[in-house]
Amino acid sequence: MSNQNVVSPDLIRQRFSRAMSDMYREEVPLYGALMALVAQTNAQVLEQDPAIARQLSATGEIDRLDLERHGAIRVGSASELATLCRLFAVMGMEPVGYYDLTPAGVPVHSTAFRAVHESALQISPFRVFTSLLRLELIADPELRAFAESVLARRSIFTAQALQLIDLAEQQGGLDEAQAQAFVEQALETFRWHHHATVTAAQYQQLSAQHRLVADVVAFKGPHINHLTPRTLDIDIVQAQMPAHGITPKAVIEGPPRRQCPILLRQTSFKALDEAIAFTDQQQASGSHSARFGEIEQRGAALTPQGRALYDRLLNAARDELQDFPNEANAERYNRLMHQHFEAFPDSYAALREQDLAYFRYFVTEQGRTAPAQALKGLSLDALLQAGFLRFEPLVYEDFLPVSAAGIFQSNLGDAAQTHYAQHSNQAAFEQALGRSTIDELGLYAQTQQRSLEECYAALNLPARN
Ligand code: OOG
Ligand code: NI
Repeated sequence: MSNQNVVSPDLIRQRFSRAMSDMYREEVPLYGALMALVAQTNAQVLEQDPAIARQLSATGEIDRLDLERHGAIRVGSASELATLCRLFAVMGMEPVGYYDLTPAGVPVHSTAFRAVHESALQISPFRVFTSLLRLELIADPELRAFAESVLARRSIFTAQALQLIDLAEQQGGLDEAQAQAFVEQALETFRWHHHATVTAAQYQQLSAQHRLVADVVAFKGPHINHLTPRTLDIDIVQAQMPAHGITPKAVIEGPPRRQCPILLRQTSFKALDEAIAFTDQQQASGSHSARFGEIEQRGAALTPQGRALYDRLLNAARDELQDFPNEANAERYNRLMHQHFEAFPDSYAALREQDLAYFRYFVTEQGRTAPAQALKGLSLDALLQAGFLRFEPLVYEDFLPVSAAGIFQSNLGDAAQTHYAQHSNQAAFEQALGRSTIDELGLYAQTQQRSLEECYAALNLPARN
């Protein structure tokens, strides 16, 4: 196939993300209500806070804001994960990061499929948090064997989706008609099914082991379990949710509210129980709560030092709370988080000077028109000080393991903590995936470096590190 006919993977991802959103809105009407609330809040923030509006325009993020969302799925076997990896690759999405959820009593490990280059992220930042069930953590060998046999019998991809993945790999892409068919076929994998693949008694057994085990094993495929829009002010949305008939979880995960948002703040709400039919029933007389809603606010990506500081302060606050955050201690938790995070600088200038966050650099009008003589030999700091360059934070594009655990738990309705003897096993995850995961910090460092190089080139200065 000639290159001209190939549809850019970024555009396939953009279309797929839209198709997924349309499907989910139809399946879960509350998602539509949440989208409306977020859109309204974002418009309000942009109107009331010209600084934020300016920043989002300068970085181009304003154009991707309404497109922006992440979803989450859970799969049951190595071969399902490996094929998903190939499916997402057709849309330019690669596995970024490794998340171990076992410390929080959730028997999965995960990655996030997403675009990796800033220009691709700009076209569609769609991400899918993808978890692999760790069957080896099921204690009962009989139940484990049963779960394995059920999973071995199912095929979560349509025959045509598999053909199109092969074709994309052979041809190096898909043409327009193929891309369209691919979006339709790929969507099928993530659809909700009212029919379970096990009997009511088998479902109960799986669920008694862990609700998540039932959610993965008892269904035809990895239904999308939430789609999350990005809000510019999560506290406003959290406060307004009850008035819209939505009950949020007790606390917002992630860092506390700040002047300069960092990383990721998230909150979720439980979706309703859904009627399902087990294989030994004619009608949908069983129920399962799988799908929920979530919103997120994204801030600056942190450097390894910044991340270490974040982890330290988060752990200190949680240690002092001496419990998992819940309804009863939510106020105290928020207070402790604010207290501990006073140690985290809260201006972009300080975050940059102390090398705590990643930034993108821009040449200013003044820089563009400056005589070569005025620029010569200036350090980065000097170029900034002279007003020839300016900077904006890079958006955090990933997830946070402690937050993800909180989201999982709030929606599994399972405060009981299971303690697994085994922990992180990135090597096993990557073997199942069929490739290694990408280190997210390296991606931010590269984007920052590229932006610096572009600035130096535009100013006719020699490249440097
Ligand atoms: C994934 C939960 C984690 C997030 O945004 O951190 C998550 C799941 O429930 O499958 O979605
Ligand atoms: Ni999520």
